[in-house]
Amino acid sequence: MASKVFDFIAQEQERQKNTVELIASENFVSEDVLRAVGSCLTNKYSEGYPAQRELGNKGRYYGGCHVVDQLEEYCVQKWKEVFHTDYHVNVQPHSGASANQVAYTAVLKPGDTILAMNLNNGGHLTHGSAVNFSGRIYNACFYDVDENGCIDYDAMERIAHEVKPQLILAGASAYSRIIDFERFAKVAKDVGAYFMVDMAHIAGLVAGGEHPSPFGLADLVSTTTHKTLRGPRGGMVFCKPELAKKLDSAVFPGLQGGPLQHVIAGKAVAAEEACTKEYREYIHNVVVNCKAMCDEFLAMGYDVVTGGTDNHLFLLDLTKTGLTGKAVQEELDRNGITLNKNCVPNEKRSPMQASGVRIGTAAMTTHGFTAEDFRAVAHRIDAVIKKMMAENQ
Ligand code: DSN
Repeated sequence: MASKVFDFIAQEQERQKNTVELIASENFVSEDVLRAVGSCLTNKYSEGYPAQRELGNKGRYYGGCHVVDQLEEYCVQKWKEVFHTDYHVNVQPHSGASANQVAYTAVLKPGDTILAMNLNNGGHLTHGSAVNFSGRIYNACFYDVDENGCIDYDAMERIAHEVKPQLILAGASAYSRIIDFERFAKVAKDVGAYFMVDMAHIAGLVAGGEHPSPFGLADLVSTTTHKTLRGPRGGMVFCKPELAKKLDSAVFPGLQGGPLQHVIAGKAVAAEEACTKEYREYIHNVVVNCKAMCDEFLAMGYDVVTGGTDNHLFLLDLTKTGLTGKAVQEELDRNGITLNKNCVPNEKRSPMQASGVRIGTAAMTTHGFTAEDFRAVAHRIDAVIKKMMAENQ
């Protein structure tokens, strides 16, 4: 008897085929990534690390690992190639949240102070939110954005000198501008903090040369593999070579058990793809398309947080429409367009309602959308919003 699960998969495949996907953190992987993740590698236990690693790792805790050892080494080498870096990389973290937990665990102790971007204005739950492990284990302090929605670097520097954090974190999940890693690195050096970058959203842009690289500046770089990098769902952490042992111990035995070798295989395929000329062109188009769509909204009179975008996403501030982000998200869902509600700077509503929506171009650029297509989608969204406003009157 065929499992009912395949009905769900078929339905989801249909949904993905028939919607315009604008969630900034999503993408569509290649057939090869799908094949790797759906492979027999899911059957294999491989706690530990390949024995031949430069760190003197003693190897795995199971027999039969000679193939996955080669696979994991290959994955590691390919990601170093993608980012042109000699940093150490651990490809075992199961997700972005795990990657951040691993990075903190490697260099911090409970109660240490971290300084990160405020969740309300673009940061991430794992950057010290009170409801997340990061805010419960560490003393989290936050920097914020200025009146234009851009990171307030002067305030960040001032707060860093006041709170003297053990770690300063740069990176965001809803921020549309280039992040000045050099400025962060300098402040971290001045106050004696580790400098960490969570590049989950922009990793593909870093790989493709569309955003300055954190390598050479940050002590630790965490990322997911499924957003702009267009790999399987998962995480990775890079670090300066001198932190390698601490990082690997934080992953295993510190926080995880058996690595997901089928996902590591998918990560390796994604790394191969990210090294190609086609991928660089793709990432360039993601940024070009995002600017084109954002400019179209601006031309129609919409408020865009920070007044524009430098990367793969932007935030529409819907305050003056009187509509909530939630209502717009749900109505767009009914119209075949998928995105997510998002808080805007100085948000007055709860995050479950929110006054904005976040729009990203990574997924539909994979499906071949051009700047012209994205402009047309902007007009479709505008028509939905105008209809909602008219009905509200
Ligand atoms: N959920 C991701 C995003 O949408 O940005 C971050 O974890």
